[in-house]
Amino acid sequence: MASLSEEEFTTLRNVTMELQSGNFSNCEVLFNIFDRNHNGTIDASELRVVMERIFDQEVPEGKIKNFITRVDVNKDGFIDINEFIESFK
Ligand SMILES: [Ca+2]
Ligand SMILES: [Ca+2]
Repeated sequence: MASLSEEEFTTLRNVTMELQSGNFSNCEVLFNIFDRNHNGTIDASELRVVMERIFDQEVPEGKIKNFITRVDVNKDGFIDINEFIESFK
């Protein structure tokens, strides 16, 4: 799985800051960075790639599973755009 480009990482940081200040207009842009293979959902391996880029270290499997479990409202094991947006609210 390809890691994030510098450009994607910059976008990710900027949009995350926007979300934290309550501006959700670029949520879809952020989702598309997480969704590495652009199939409309974020799976555990995609989440791992992005989280390891953010934290600049290996992220334990349990932490990734916990995050998905918390956000995955319909319990299909993947995070879709609606679940993703809700996770920031
Ligand atoms: Ca995907
Ligand atoms: Ca789901």
